[in-house]
Amino acid sequence: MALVQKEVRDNVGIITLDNPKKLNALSREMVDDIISAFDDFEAQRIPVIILKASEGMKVWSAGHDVKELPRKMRDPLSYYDSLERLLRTVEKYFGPVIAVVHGSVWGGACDLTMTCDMVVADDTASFAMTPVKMGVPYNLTGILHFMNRLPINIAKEMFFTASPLPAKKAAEIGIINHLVPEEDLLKVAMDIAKTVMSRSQLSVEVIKEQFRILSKAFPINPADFERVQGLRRKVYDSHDYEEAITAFLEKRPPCFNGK
Ligand code: YXS
Repeated sequence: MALVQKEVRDNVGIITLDNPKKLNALSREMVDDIISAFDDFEAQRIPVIILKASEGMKVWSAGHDVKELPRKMRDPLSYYDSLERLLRTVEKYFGPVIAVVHGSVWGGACDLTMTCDMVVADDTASFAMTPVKMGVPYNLTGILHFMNRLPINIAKEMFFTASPLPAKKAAEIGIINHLVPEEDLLKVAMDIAKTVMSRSQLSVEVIKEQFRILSKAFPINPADFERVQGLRRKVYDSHDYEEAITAFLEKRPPCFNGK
């Protein structure tokens, strides 16, 4: 059974995350379903996509499926990891992708909303970036998503505390484009989509691609890249990384020892 629902309404593609029992955790299976929906819409040249969760969920998505994170000694966010494949799919889609958020957003799902082109949310939305809770050495492309979207001090507070950012604050700092009542969420996103579709699609498409290219135009020398990869390896090879995953699965707080 598909873990996402998809429909086309007034030529807008709507993808609904629909795995409530797993709190829409971004498992490989769910990510494959989302990517296949994107591929279908691309084949139909659907110019705008809305990415939402099924109605009434208090959690939009609980982030990367912790049960699928490697337990140790392997990069949890390598290039071909399911979350990374999903983020690139959103970035490379030829038209705008609008996240419609009701409920809390966690970890990799927070990166997913940051990778969408716009966010429409209601006051139940919150955004938490959780690598430091999970002992995960996040990755350069993910951190760049936040640096491109937020003042760096806000991005650092999100990463260093893993505390959920409430909707009002998220709107003030620009994570959310429009903070609206729950009953208006889809209508506001559809209105944005219709306005975009009334403009030159050739221009929209090339401008989106320029934003993508420029947002990644970030020089880093090979030695620094390799040093960062070495530092990240020390983290995912550590006791703390393994302890965080184990503690989560055992439903207890982790006991970090910095080793
Ligand atoms: O006990 P069962 O088997 O029913 O399962 C529980 C949870 O274990 C499960 N679940 C998850 N399973 C896999 N991956 C997840 N991310 C995940 N989150 C939850 O769903 C069942 C119901 O969860 P429960 O009982 O905790 O629900 P709740 O309503 O009390 O609390 C909802 C949350 C979202 C506040 C709570 O589930 C939670 O804090 N989940 C973890 C959120 C999080 O830290 N996600 C980050 C995942 S790691 C990630 O995204 C990146 C690698 S990183 O960290 O680097 O950003």
